[in-house]
Amino acid sequence: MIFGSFDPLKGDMFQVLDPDGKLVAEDPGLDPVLMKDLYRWMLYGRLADEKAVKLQRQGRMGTYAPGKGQEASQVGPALAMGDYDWLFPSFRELTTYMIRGYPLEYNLLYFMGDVRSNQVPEGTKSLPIFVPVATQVPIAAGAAWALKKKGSGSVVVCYMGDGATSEGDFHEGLNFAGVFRVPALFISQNNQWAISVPRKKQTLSRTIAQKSLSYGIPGVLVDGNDVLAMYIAAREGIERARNGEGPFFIEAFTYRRMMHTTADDPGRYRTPEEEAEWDLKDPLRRFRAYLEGRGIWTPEWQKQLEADAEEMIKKAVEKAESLGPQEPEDLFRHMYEEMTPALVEQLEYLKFSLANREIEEEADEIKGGFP
Ligand SMILES: Cc1ncc(C[n+]2csc(CCOP(=O)(O)OP(=O)(O)O)c2C)c(N)n1
Ligand SMILES: [Mg+2]
Repeated sequence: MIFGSFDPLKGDMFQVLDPDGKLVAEDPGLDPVLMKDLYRWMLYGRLADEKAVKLQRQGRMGTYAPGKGQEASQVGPALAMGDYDWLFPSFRELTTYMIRGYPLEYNLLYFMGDVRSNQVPEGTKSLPIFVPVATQVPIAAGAAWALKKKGSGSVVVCYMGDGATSEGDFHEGLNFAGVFRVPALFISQNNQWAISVPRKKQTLSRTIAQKSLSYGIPGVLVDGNDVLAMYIAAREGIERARNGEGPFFIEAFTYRRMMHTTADDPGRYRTPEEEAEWDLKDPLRRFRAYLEGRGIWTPEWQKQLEADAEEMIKKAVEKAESLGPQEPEDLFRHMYEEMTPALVEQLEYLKFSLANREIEEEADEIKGGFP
C-alpha cells in the first residue's frame, strides 16, 4: 500500500525498479502477460513518437509535442484503467491514447492540423487532446462528479504537466474534486520543463505531489520512469476512487527527452550533461533489463515487436494521409448544436479570404515579384 507510506512533503518517492532494472521494493508479483503488455506498449509508443517527429521534419505534419522518455508514466496508468474509466488527456500522451482506443491516425491528423482528428470513436472513453494548459482539470473534476452522481462506478484519469499545476484551472479543479470527493485520479507528469522554464523556477513547492494535500487529496511522488511503480500507484489510486474514497494524485517524476514541440530548440536552455543523465534513467531500458533478468525479454521478441509496430504505424500514417482535404466549415461546425452569430460571421470571413487568396496569389505572380 502506497497511501500513507510516502510523504510528498519530505520528497519520498515510490520506486520499484532502479535505473538498472533492479528491484528496490517488494516484488509486486504481476502476471508476466501484463508485464509483456507494459513493455510492448512502451515500445509501440516510443516508435510511433519517433515516426511523428520524422513526419514533421519531412514537412508532412505541422508541429508535434514528443513524449519520448515519458512512456512509463503513460503506459502504467493506462493499463491500470478499467474499460469504463474515462481519460482526460493533456497533449503529450500519445501512448495513453493508443492504449485507450483513440486511434494513432487521429493523433497524427491532429498534429497535421486536421480538425477531424477530434472525432472520438463511438464507445471510446477518452476526451480529445487539450492544448490550453490545465483546462482539462476542472472539466475532469466535473465529469467525475457526474459519474459519481450516476452511480456508474467509473473513474476519471486526468493528465497534466508540471507547468499546468501553476494554472488557476488546476487549483479550482482540484478544490472541487476534493470537496465533492469525486472518483478521479490526477496525474501530473513532471517532466522537469514547461517549454523553457525549469521546474525549480515554476514553483517553490518542494514537490508537485504536495500541492494536492491543500485540497485534502492524498498525493504521492512516483518514479515516472519506472513502469511498475506507475502501474501500482495508479491501480491503487483508481481502486480507492472506485471504492468511494475520493480522488488521488500522482506526481510522475520523469523527463522530456526531446524538445517541447518540434518548433523548439532545447539546446538554447539546457545542457547536454542534463540530457545524458536522464538518458541513463530511460524507462524502456530499465524495464527491459528487468524483464531480461526474469527471462521474459528476448532479442527475438524485440524483433517481432518492432516489426508489428512498424506495420501498425505504417497503416496509421497511410490512413491519416489519405483522408483528403478538410472543409473549412469543419473548424466551426462542432462547438455548438447551432452556430452562434459570431461563428457564422467568422466562417463567412474565412470563406471570403480563401476565395480571394487564389486571386491575390495570381496577382502576385503577375506583378513578377514587385512588393
Ligand atoms: C493557458 C495556456 N497558456 C499557455 C500555453 C502555451 N503552452 C503550451 S504548453 C506550455 C507549457 C506546459 O508545460 P507543462 O504543463 O509542464 O507540460 P509539458 O509541455 O511539459 O508536457 C505552455 C506554456 C497554453 N497552451 N495554454
Ligand atoms: Mg512539463
